[in-house]
Amino acid sequence: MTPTLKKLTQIYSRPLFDLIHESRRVHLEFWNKNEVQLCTLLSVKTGGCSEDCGYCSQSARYDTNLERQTLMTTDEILPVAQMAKANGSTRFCMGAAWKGVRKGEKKFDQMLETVREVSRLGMEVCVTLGQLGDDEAKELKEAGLTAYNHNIDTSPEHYSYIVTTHTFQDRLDTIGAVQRAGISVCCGGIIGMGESTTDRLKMLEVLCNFDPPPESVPINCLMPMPGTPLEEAPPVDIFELVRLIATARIVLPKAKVRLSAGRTRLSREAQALCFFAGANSIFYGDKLLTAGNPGVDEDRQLLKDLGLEAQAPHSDQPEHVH
Ligand code: SAM
Ligand code: DTB
Ligand code: SF4
Repeated sequence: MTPTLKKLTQIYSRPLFDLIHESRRVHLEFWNKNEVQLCTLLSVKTGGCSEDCGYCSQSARYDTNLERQTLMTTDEILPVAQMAKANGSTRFCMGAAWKGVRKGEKKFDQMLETVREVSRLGMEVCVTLGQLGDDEAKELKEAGLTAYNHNIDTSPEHYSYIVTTHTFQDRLDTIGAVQRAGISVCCGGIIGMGESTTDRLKMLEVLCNFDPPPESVPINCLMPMPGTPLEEAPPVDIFELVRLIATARIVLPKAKVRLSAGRTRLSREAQALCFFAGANSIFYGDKLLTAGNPGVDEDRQLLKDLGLEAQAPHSDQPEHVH
């Protein structure tokens, strides 16, 4: 049974140590306790997006001083994926600043080719290309895609304060197409966009109602990007972040909970607390899509100091799947 908002609120509001105690118990039951998945992120098409997401440096509507880049070719992307694998990443995620993709478009065919090639490397392959329908999802599945990232970002109620060029329902429709094609869904959100605690829990409520539940749940802390409407948003309180991660771990026990954007503003201690509360995946590499991320050396040191290991490649992910 999926938890109600009331139940989520009860879980979230417990004394912090009771909450973490419970989330750790769930973590130990479902996951290898000292393992963190390393994911490499690459922006394969940067900036110039038609949408008006209030947090995003890549929207063409805001003057964010971002250098635009057209779609990278498969030949340009492959060495980056190979390097990611050599450095210990087990997932390669490619992001494109598009409203969406359509079957038959040249850019979509190019992405299919890239997915085909990257999937041969034996890593999980994830893309985030914006909206798509059943036909596009089917083609991505056939190309070897493991997961599709499409965040709901916030609660249904708060969504229209952040984005006006598409709706929360549009996001759900894309996620439905991805699920029907049998691709894993990577779906989470951003905190620190002026939403209430209830909005954050409503976001989790929506995720819990997915069928099947999301395979991974990225929790991003807003990176306030200069020029966007949210450039002045204050940082998220660390205990609110930890509480949300712990709650996500409890209600979505089988999901990888990914501590995503915003780690550059978290201390080592804060990140340790996030891992202890149930986060078991990070983006690894000194850049996210356009914003900064901790350096590789810094992350290696942090994992070492905490006695955490990078997740080994899956035994069910053979070297050559095609
Ligand atoms: N255009 C596609 C889309 O919107 O789904 C894919 C790219 S988009 C940049 C991927 C996700 O990155 C967003 O849904 C959002 O959750 C996250 N993101 C973007 N800018 C961010 C920021 N400034 N801080 C935190 N997360 C951010
Ligand atoms: C997700 O939830 N976080 C990643 C990934 N999915 C694509 C993106 C974070 C972007 C942070 C802002 C930037 O780099 O522009
Ligand atoms: Fe475009 Fe995605 Fe950024 Fe929205 S989040 S402006 S859809 S790149």
